[in-house]
Amino acid sequence: MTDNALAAEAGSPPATTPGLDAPTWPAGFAERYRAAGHWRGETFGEMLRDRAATHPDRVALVEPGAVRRTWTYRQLDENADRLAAGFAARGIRKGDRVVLQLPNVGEFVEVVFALFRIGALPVYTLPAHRDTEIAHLCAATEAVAYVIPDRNAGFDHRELATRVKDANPSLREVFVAGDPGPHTALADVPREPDGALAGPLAHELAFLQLSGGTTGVPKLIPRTHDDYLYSLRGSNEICGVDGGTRFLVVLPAAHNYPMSSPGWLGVLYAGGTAVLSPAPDPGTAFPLVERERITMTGLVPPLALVWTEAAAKTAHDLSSLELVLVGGAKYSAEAARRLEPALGCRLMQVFGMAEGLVNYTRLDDDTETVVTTQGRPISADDEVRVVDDEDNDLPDGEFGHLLTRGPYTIRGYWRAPEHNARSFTGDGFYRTGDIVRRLPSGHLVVEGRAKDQINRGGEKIAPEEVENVILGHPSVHDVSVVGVPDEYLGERSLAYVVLREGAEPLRAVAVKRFVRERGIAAYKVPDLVEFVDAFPQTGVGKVSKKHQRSAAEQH
Ligand code: OOB
Repeated sequence: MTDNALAAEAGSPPATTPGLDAPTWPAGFAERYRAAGHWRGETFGEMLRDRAATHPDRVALVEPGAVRRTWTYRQLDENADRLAAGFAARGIRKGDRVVLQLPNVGEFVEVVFALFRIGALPVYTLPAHRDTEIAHLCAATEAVAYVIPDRNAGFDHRELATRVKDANPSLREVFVAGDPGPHTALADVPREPDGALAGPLAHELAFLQLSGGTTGVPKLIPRTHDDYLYSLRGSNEICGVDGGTRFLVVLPAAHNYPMSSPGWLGVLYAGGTAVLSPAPDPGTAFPLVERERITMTGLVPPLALVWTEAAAKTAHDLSSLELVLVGGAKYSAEAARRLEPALGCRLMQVFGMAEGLVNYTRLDDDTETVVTTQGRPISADDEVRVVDDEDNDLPDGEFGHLLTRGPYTIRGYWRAPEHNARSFTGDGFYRTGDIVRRLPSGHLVVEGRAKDQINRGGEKIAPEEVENVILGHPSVHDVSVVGVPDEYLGERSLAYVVLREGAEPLRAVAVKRFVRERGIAAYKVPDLVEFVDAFPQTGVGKVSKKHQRSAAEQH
């Protein structure tokens, strides 16, 4: 082991690469990951170029919909080049941040690869995000551009973009897929090819992903070309992704799970075909499975339940399905047992995180392991520790905090030194906030969570973010948001509210409406609101969320 690796293991501060704006792997680790062949010095731009050269006429991407659109590998590669030239002509440079908020449409993939070619960083946001999230992300990343659809799901993104642009001087351009309104149409970006782009290096950042978050504002996750491509290669091998794979992207393409586990990027890496579903419900997805001869997809547990039930009644031919992945939140063993017979395909559980570590059950695991565990890590070089509250390692079988470090797990969030000091150990292990138990086989069973986060059917909510919004209501004195068990979603959110003395009584719907009108993703609006006189306290006088959660369970 090199001096650097030893120093890191002894707990010295992690290395920081200038321009990366985040702690990175110490040199000793980087050398080890390169020597092991995990990091191969390849960028996403080069990857697509290579696939386009190898199988130019194969279909890479399908956007079904009223008018079915397809992109061959050659077309995707050429479009990425042209759009990169256009973006560069509009002043987008290597290292610039571009907030990307597109639904599952072909332009999503074109824009991502165009930015990869420049070395500009996509900042991935979900279609559900609204003013609160977008304004924060544009400001925090000093984004130079924002890419949106004209309208999606009944919402006009151009108006939101105008508001955000007016408030953010760094934001020079809004690009619109569709009718641009007062902004710039993506289709009007000049597209003369330009060979002069320097592009990024493989150890540099590829993009910023959003963390599920536990704090008032979401943290940004810096992923490099080297590390993310390794996670794709590992995922493809485990899931059996190859050139014949036809993957249906049913979850939002911007989320780490449908992007890389193995996701649409994994499929493009393997030379397969990614089909973008506009919605995840069986009514939309089953006809696509039939028509597009889909072989693989990834679902969150509530969706897997709906698919399992709908499969029994459907007239659609689902026989092309070979593998369905389920993850993002805990999948109950009872539900897991029903999936294979109902859908007539294999099940794989996946327990991952945008920060890095991804665990999969394996195709050769026995049924019991597949339905009762959340899998084991991709890589032999993923270091996994299960520890007690004092960071002492626990034996297999005992519940504890999951810590991890490895070739595709970040060493720190982007521009967040204080948060990093809490979320990472001195020697670079990420504190996942998950409570797990490890079996002798290395498989992990997720037992719960120590972090203050709500997992609403795979959608993560940081209670503090919602609390901050509710505190803005003039009648509210204090608020505490907790998760309560829900049969379908796993968890729902409940806001306990203390009103100001003398304030007019408020109804639950008024609180929900207030949150919605403040402009926040709809999934973060509390499902339940309860008014109380005071909060239970811990011994040191803090709000006892533990007490509130168990009180809520009595409902
Ligand atoms: C995925 O990524 P994130 O970043 O939205 O959320 C990560 C967190 C984990 O720390 C854990 O708390 C929870 O989501 N989680 C699960 C789970 N998969 C994720 N909890 C229980 N069982 C599971 N199977 O959610 C994500 C990223 C890549 C692949 C899959 C999921």
